[in-house]
Amino acid sequence: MRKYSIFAVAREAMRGHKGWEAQWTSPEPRKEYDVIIVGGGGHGLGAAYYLAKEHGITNVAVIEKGWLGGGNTGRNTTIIRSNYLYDESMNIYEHSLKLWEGLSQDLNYNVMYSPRGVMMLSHNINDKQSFQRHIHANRLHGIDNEWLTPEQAKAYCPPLDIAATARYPINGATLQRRGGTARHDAVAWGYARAASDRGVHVIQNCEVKGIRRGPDGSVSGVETTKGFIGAKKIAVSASGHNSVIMAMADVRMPLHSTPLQALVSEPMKPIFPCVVMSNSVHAYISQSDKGELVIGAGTDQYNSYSQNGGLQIVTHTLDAICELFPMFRRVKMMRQWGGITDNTPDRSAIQGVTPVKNLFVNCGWGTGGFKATPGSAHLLAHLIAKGEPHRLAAGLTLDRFRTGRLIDEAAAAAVAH
Ligand code: FAD
Ligand code: PYC
Repeated sequence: MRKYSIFAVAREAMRGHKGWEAQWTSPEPRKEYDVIIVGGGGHGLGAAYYLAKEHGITNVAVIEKGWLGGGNTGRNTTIIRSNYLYDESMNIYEHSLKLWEGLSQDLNYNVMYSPRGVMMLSHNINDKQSFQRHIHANRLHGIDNEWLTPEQAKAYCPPLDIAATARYPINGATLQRRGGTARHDAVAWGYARAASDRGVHVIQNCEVKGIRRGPDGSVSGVETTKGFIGAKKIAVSASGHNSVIMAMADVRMPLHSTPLQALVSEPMKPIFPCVVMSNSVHAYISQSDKGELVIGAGTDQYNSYSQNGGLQIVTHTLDAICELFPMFRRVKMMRQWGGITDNTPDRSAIQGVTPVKNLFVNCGWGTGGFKATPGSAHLLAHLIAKGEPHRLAAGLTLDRFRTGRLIDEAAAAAVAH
């Protein structure tokens, strides 16, 4: 079986694409850019692409301390859905889902978006009431979501054990049929290539160490491991590290960073047709096109910048998966890893202006920002270009922690924290 890696995907991206190969080796930074975006994940690269495509702003650099997509973009379990509870969240996640539907065509790069359906299992009366509330809210908002009986859930996902004697019995499930998965690193590469084609500089192996400000207090550039790079505007979009980078401009963020773990099994023939999440037992599962079962856990219960995480979380998650899908008990685990999520107190993202002039922030996507990538990137580009949030992101401002207008998405976030 062919082994894929980020480098293999990079080579694929370069094949037959004149000019990209030269830029794969990062360009020398210019003296000054109109916009610097800190963080070469899907959100940052996507914002650079939409800045160029929709706002005609191309003197842009994306600055990445490691390699493109090496952060959470390349580490997540790729679940895409928009079944959140509040208008602020539904607006942005549904905007994103609609962009996912046309993203491969838009980028001319196959991001392998696969709307195979996302099912959320209900195990008790509390789950049922909460999920049905989400279904009603979603439908009122024009978002598809439906309730399934245990038998209907089993028909949609045959490996599921719905026996009444199961350790985690099921009293129903929600199903968002338009939800699904995509290929995570392809998203980073698709956006990087498309942004680069429009003149954006994508600079890897360049860590931001400081944010410099001019005499009027507004930003003037970033100190990096490649030296000082000037910028008229800076957007920080460095998941897991946003509070550290914002502190470089003396802005204190309501964020804490925790590891989130995932793993894949040995590859198998197609056996698992959809995505299943069990929020109560902290486990979610799908099958990749390579045949691996892609399995994720809840967040580790401590703050850390570790990209591994603790052993007990994985074993707990595997126990739960084997109870829900007994046929997987003898499947071998192949690989485990972690990513660093940055989390807000209300589990909703922050995208907006900051107290520092021309410094913008996109953060707090926590355990759920992969699905948001195209939508967040699109609205971040608007924010940077216009200096104020797009109406679809208007509720996500930093200001809500001062006014108290929080957006509590603890249930829809779905991953234990
Ligand atoms: P990233 O991809 O992390 O990009 C930020 C970049 O900033 C990184 O590449 C990093 O190297 C760079 N950076 C950091 N500091 C600096 C610096 N000082 N200078 C320069 N660059 C810097 N979301 C979902 O919607 N569905 C899921 O199924 C899902 N599963 C997940 C499973 C796991 C195990 C994890 C860890 C996360 C999961 N998420 C999921 C969350 C999702 O992955 C993230 O919210 C999303 O990918 C964030 O994208 P990003 O572009 O903001 O960040
Ligand atoms: O937000 O759907 C999600 C998710 C699943 C796993 C991690 N996050």
